Amino acid sequence: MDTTTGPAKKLNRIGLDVQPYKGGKTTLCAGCGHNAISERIVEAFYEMGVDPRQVVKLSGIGCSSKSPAYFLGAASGFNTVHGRMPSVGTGAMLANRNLIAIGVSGDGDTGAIGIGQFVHLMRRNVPLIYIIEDNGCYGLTKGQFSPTADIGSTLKTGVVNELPPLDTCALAIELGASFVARSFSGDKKQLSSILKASLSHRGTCMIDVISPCVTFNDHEGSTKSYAYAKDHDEPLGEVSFVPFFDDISVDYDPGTTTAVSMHDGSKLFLKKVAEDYDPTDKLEAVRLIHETARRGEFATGILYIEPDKDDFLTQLGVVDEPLATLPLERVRPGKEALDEVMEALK
Ligand SMILES: Cc1ncc(C[n+]2csc(CCOP(=O)(O)OP(=O)(O)O)c2C)c(N)n1
Ligand code: SF4
Ligand SMILES: [Mg+2]
Repeated sequence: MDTTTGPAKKLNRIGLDVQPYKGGKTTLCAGCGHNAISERIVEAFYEMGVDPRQVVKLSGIGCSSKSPAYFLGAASGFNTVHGRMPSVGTGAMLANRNLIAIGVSGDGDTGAIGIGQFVHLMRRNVPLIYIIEDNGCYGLTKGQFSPTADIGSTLKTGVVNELPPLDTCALAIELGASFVARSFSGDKKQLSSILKASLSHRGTCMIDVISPCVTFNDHEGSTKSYAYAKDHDEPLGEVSFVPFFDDISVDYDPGTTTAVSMHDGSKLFLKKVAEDYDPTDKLEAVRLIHETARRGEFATGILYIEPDKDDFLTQLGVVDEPLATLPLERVRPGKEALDEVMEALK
């Protein structure tokens, strides 16, 4: 028997095993929600057969923003300045439209210092998966309230948050993002399906994931703790995703299930449980977010989707070939073109 080879590694549809999808060993606290999200990202990209060398990982500053080091080791990465990931992501996608961009931010990185950049990324519908690992606090700087902390929630020391929260999903929908979802780091199945679906979407996918900070914000009085999230999560229904390469036909009842066709031919099935929810209706999505928040609950699942909206590159009419690969003579106007411009200005 040959003892030099171990058990055969399971290969995905592009012939890779899971290794290049993994990252370095985490340095985050044991039990931090952010670690579970990294695991789901590894799984989703591996199972969807995305080539990790085609991926660019982006982040800002925070515990959450450290997590790209813990997934997709074979991808390229850019850990930007605090709150500045959207502009670097926009530049990366403009330079090379063949990239798949995934950005990880925190509720502080996005909702506080980075809110201006967030607004314009959403407004432009830049093709990028934007994950907010939302723990309601600044974990890296020892747990101060962030802008997503609920009014009346408390710090471990008993200090009460007097300020109203901002809701990143309601904002993203209002601003123009074409795929907006909320999930919980502890809901493996739902988060996995949402991530897989986001890989088939063209445009901004804004995914807010409630991701408890076990060190600073997992106590009674917090509305971002594991216990609170488990008790107040209101899933909109089951999210099932059938990628284009799985030739499976699914029987579903159009009365209880919404089927959404993604641009690459994949199918998304949203089975409703409670109410007759239409994820393509913008006003209904915003109403649901506010209505659940008023009850102290949070709705999870795909809150809003607009599969055919033009992304930023289409809006700008960017050429099909990545700009970064074009020779200089095609990106720099020659003397004749400049003379023509000067002539027109006379
Ligand atoms: C320009 C600048 N201002 C402030 C800081 C300090 N700082 C580092 S991380 C952080 C907030 C992190 O919170 P969040 O984005 O929610 O990430 P978490 O650690 O909770 O995952 C702050 C204020 C900084 N690094 N740079
Ligand atoms: S401090 Fe909080 S957010 Fe940061 S790694 Fe630890 S548990 Fe996670
Ligand atoms: Mg945070």
